[in-house]
Amino acid sequence: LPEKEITRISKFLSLVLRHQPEKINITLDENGWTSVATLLQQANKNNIKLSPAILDYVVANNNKKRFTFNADKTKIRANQGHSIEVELGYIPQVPPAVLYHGTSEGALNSVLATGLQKQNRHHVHLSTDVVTARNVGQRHGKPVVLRIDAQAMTQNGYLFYLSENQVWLTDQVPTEYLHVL
Ligand code: HQG
Repeated sequence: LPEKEITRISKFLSLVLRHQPEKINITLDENGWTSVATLLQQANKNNIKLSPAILDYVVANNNKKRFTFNADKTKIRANQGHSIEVELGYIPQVPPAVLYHGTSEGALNSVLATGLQKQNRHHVHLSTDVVTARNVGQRHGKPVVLRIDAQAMTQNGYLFYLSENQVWLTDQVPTEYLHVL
């Protein structure tokens, strides 16, 4: 499958598995899972050509491993990034001492005034490296990378979670733990 087509299908899956399942008339259970059979059926009804083989391929080759099948492959869900209410069952984990977040120049003043907030998602998303953070920030404008003192946050009782696809998540990052790179 060409990279462009993988991206197009990934974006479609992100939309319906994280944000708007109602767009194609599917529902997610409380843990974010939906039936693969129904997803395939409804996608095709909505002119997104999806076969079991194509779905397998996209799940395996998606550049961020955004989606996971359950054990018998009858269900699928997004690993992170939801805006609708789902319980993914994350267990708190000790993060690396330092994490990074990419934001945009336009948001910087607000971020430095009120800290990182989760906005429409369930968590603030953080990465272990500067390059990833810069790419994430780039999506919103001229990127600015912030260093997060995750060790100090942990010492002060803030909890961190690691998504299936290795994105670090937390509820918020107060300003005292943020440093512009
Ligand atoms: C900013 C993608 C003003 C925050 C990426 C960000 C990531 C504030 C934006 C994942 C703020 C939210 C998440 C404050 C935070 N004032 N702006 N107080 N606090 N912001 O898209 O982190 O491709 O919800 O800096 O790779 O950009 O979807 O979060 O710019 O991992 O898998 O508000 O989404 O992954 O934007 O991206 P987003 P994000 P996927």
